[in-house]
Amino acid sequence: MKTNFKLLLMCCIISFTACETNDAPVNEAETAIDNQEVVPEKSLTAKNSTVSNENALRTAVASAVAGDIIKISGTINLTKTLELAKSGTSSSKITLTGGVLNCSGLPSGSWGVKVNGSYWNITDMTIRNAPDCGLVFQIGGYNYVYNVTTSYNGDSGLQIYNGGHNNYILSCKSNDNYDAANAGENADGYACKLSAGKNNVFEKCSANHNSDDGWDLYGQPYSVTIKNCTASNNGFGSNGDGNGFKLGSAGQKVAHTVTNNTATNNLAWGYDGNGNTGRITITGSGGSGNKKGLFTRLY
Ligand SMILES: [Ca+2]
Ligand SMILES: [Ca+2]
Ligand SMILES: [Ca+2]
Repeated sequence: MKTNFKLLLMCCIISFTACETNDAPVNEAETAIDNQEVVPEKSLTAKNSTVSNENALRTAVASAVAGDIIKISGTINLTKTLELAKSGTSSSKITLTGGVLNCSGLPSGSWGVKVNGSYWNITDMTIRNAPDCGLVFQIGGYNYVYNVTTSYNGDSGLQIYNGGHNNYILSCKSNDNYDAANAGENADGYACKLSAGKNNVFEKCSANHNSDDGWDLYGQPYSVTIKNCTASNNGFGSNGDGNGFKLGSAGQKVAHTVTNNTATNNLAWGYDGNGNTGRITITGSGGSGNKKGLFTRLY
């Protein structure tokens, strides 16, 4: 409660002092009671399974142990948030791979997939049409995300916050995310903001045509690494900020590492420090066609 109050206070201060954005704190599904079904663990031996419907997927995920490989076949229509609450180990991860998760049937305000566990590999899949964010990491860490597309979600495509740490996001795509309820004010391609933990890395990812920003590190208290990534055509929402890479916010002094990226045809800036006075290291990064210009407020 005390922490919540402090966080709220911090957010209020940030939103009063921010120069440009008023991204709201995230406040939806994370407060929901965990109502994930409990499936008894019959064995601790790793297993491979292929699932093609929601029940089978939920059973496999709820009973997952280190080393499990859960393969999604085809498109699964989810009816509530899929929670990855179990954890693998550093030497034996849990893999969730393949297929499409269509989240259009979820209740209003729901995330598509919520990862509170650690040591997951999430690979080669599409997560789309969630009412809120598509794929959210919090609390846990050491998750690896490869070749995942998050698109047409009602808030950011992929979000890391609330302590999520040491996540490595590689060769992913995030596009056409749009929060219609706020006329596009919040839906970024990748949001690593407000309260994410340490050592989150994005590499070879693209964010195209999201309603707000390509990347958003608003309020993020620890350094984030973004390398060999591309942000293009972001800011289509009428309230969207439209920065390719938003690298913090006012009142912050956080040195992010931004290397070899490209920002193209975004509505506002290619790279915006947004009031973050940390020494942001930008090397080998450029772009063109950003309406306001390439770099601003980088200190
Ligand atoms: Ca949201
Ligand atoms: Ca915004
Ligand atoms: Ca944003």
